Amino acid sequence: MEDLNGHVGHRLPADFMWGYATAAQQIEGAVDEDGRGESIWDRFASAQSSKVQDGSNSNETCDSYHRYKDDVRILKQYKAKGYRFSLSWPRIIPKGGRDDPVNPLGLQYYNNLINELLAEGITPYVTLYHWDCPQALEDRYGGWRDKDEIVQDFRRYAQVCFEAFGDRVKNWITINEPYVVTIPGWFNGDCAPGRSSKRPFSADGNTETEPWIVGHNLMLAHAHAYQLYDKYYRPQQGGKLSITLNGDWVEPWSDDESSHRAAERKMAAAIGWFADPIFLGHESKIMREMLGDRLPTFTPEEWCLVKGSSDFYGCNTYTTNYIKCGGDDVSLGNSELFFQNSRGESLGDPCACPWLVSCPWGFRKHLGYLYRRYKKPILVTEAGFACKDEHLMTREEACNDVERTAYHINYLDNLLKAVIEDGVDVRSYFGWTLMDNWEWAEGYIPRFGVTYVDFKTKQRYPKDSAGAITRWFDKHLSA
Ligand code: GBH
Repeated sequence: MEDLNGHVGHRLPADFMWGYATAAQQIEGAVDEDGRGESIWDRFASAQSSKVQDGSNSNETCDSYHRYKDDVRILKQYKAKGYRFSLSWPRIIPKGGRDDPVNPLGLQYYNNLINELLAEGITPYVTLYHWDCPQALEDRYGGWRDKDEIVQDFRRYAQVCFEAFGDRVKNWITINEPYVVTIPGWFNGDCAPGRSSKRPFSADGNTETEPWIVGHNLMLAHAHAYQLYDKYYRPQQGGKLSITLNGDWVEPWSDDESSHRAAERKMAAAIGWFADPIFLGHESKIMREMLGDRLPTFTPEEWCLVKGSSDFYGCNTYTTNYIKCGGDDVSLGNSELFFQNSRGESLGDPCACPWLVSCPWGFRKHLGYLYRRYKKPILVTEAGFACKDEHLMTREEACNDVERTAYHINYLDNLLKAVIEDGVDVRSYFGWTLMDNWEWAEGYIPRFGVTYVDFKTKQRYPKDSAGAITRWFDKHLSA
């Protein structure tokens, strides 16, 4: 029998993983408790020159440090099979460095969370680094821009985590979105540590060189963690490990050659920069063409580490753009993005975030592109939507989240088509996000949660989208 979407009773395999994702800095709060060190985002949000839109910080946010049991209960209520969360490096090693002490209370917190999840039958997917570098490392040697220091410090941090949690955690993501660490952090200066020589608010930094060095170091840090896991932990622990890259589908603005080339350049800048070395074992030709000598090179020994340092492709994807040639922004591949094409066809109206529209067919095309090019099983580690003006709504209005529901259901229908009709090997869908939280430089303005959070009481309330997603999986997972 055909359902409304025209599928003929197709389902995802029984072992398809689904659930929700979060990040430590966005939900935990308790930034000064139990020995946690300062992170670059604590510092960024407290600075006079902070770029956080509503002037907020994440000192309390959802208070998941104290309320992790509420989080697990709600995941259970949604029948989620997995939970992707990140570990806070400065909670585990407050000063961050390889000779600095480990904080037992930090380990205890994550042990409690992991044990609570497992007791409820929910599989943990753990990200080591979702942007919260210890401020001490930024102060000591400039954080991600010092290759020898940061790579060794990250390796030791990864080791501490594999030792402490690897008996129970079998799914690891080293770094969330290296592109966002580098470009907003070190090119535009919109995110911590906010370095950029392009704009008056932050005259430090060298936009010509630093972003490409930072990107290079992130790849090396990832590769060292992979090798460490592969050699010393996988034999006993038997898990999987990779990196998560963000990337959105781009559709040529018009059918001329130059729009097609712009699309290729954007994919190279946003994805190929990292994915070509890690998954294909060579640098992105287009990045080299655009950057010349400013793009660092790997030594032969480093290539051995970087090449093939992944067990799956971790994919965060949210939206789609039309694209054409123009502008001099290397981070966009010298192209410009639009929500309308040359024929005036529109992808939709932006929601709470100017960069985001719902485009389910673009999601499907994106999955196909990644699979054909990188040939790895894909874990969708994030996709999500923030309704327009949701932060101004009452709780009742916000929980009636029609647009978010449509977004996730349409994306899931297209994921199913990618799997069944296009033969793409997609193994998971983690919705961004479990609950409303602190949206980095956008503060508390966009709300991406399938759970409403009252930031005064910290109470959590399911939105309609959560129920709709649960019902979708009830119907589309094989028994
Ligand atoms: C995700 O990144 C993050 O992993 C997650 O922590 C975050 O909460 C979520 O996005 C929602 O924001 O403002 O025009 O410069 C998604 C990839 C890349 C999307 C940077 C927004 C900024 C575009 N993000 N991009 S712009």
